[in-house]
Amino acid sequence: MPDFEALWLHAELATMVPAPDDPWGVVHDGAVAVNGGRIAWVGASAEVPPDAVKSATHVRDCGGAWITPGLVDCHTHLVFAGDRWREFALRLKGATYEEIARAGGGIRSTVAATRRATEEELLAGAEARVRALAARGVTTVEVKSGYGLETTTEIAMLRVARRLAEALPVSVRTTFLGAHTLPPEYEDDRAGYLRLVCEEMIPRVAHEGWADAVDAFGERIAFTPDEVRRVFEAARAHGLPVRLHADQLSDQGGAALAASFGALSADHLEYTSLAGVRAMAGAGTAAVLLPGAFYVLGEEHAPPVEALRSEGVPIAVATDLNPGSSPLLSPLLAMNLACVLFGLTPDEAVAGMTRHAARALGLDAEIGTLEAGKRADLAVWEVMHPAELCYWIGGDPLLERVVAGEPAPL
Ligand code: DI6
Ligand code: FE
Repeated sequence: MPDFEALWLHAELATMVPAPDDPWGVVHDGAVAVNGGRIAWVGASAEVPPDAVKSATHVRDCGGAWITPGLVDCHTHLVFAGDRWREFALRLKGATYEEIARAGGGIRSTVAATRRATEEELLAGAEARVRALAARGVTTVEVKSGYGLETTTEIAMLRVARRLAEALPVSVRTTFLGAHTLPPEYEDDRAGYLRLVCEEMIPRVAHEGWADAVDAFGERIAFTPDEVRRVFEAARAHGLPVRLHADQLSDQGGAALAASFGALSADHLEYTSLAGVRAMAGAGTAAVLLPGAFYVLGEEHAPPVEALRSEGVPIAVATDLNPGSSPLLSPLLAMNLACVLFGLTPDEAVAGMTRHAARALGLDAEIGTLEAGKRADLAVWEVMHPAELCYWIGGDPLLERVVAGEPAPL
């Protein structure tokens, strides 16, 4: 008989395991039993195995509160130094993101500040941002490098990302984004920087275990499709899965390129064509929608949600938390924006920050739904229905967060 350690009783469960007539996978008056950090049993409170009640050392009566899987923010750039509010003010006066980037602002200004910062400074800033996400239900967060653009600072960023999981009750996945933009010292030597990324950085982050995946920014202001291909070939050669910032500001054929490498995800996708969507569907590549950047940059060309839906591409939603295009500290607001700006339904948005976000990280066997065997990462909410997680703007409905079976206050 399994030894049950904790039990959440009398909760409304949104398991996020879809049923034919119920995308939320609701269990009314449900219970979740946890053993060894994993979900041991999920079902109706009236049917909890008797030994679960007896041996549970922590029992909580939820009194009708809702439980969802812990939220998964699968795309962030939350390790950085410096600030970009001046650029925000410039954009409000009409400057575009691309103009600011070309004038040496944008990502490069964060690169300069990040290179100057100590690792402790980077950690302190990142910790505060993770706390903000966690206070709104996040239990797993992905963190990218990409503001170092030199080997030591890129690795320092990834080390800080890994340290977040020691400092706070949160799971972290790391992504190497050395191909984020061209660093100023390589302005006239694109090939040289690509060699550095492919021949020095990727082998090191792969073999020293700093990164779980490799990402690139495929865009006019960043890297061309051919350059992205080289980065992906290096990732493949060193055994790391890939993801891509694809078609955010223009159609670069990024979605199809990502799919051709069997990418875990292609992210942004504002300008992705139907052919790109079909390539993703064929390759099992998840879409990650980032409405925070769309909103902040005042974009008007929304991603092809209807095509993603009809082609059966899993649609994730993330904050893209970063100092330039998406200073968004709330997963709930990300879901609200995905509904209002992109036309997702509330159940699609919540699936986008649970089941499909897990998929975009290659963690769908581990997290993202309330199912026996998965890690017991839960969020308990004071709402009448989980659609409210997308509906309120600026609310604070989180009652409790549970990470690997343990209540995880911040
Ligand atoms: N796309 C984004 O939205 C972020 N990076 C990227 O490649 C923006 C990063 C920044 O502006 O600092
Ligand atoms: Fe991003």
